Amino acid sequence: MSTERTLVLVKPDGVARGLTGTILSRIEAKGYSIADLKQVYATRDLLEQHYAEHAGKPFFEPLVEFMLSGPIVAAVFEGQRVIEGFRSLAGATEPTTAAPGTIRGDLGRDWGVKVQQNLVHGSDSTESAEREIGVWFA
Ligand code: DAT
Ligand code: MG
Repeated sequence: MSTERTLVLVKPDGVARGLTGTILSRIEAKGYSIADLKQVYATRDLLEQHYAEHAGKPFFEPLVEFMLSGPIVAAVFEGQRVIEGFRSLAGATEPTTAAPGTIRGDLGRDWGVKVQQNLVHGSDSTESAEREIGVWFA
């Protein structure tokens, strides 16, 4: 199995709560390496590219507004099966019910908007990883 790369975002809620170090440290502790890292303020254009698959869904506009609400930490992590490994580590989309032991399950909850503030993004396939890395690290 060859080395893979994935895009990880610490979303504005994770950065605002001071969880960036904790989150990156949990990913490193599992054995994945940071290949690239930066803090960024997203733009609407960048988010429309990143979330292209969700365009037109009812949660799209609130999701974009949330992602514009503060700085984001974008990282490229690498390692064998890192895409699957990180999504497993991140946990289910909804933080209230994400399994304990996962980043979302241990560190997240509903703060008034059911799903949105779930701390992290991780690419879901090799194709989306390469596309998303191109969007955030152009
Ligand atoms: P994931 O981030 O687990 O890959 P996704 O790609 O389906 O989930 O959705 C992207 C983000 O959009 C997700 O992290 C939070 C938000 N989202 C998804 N489904 C939602 C819903 N039903 N209501 C509100 N926000 C939602
Ligand atoms: Mg997704």
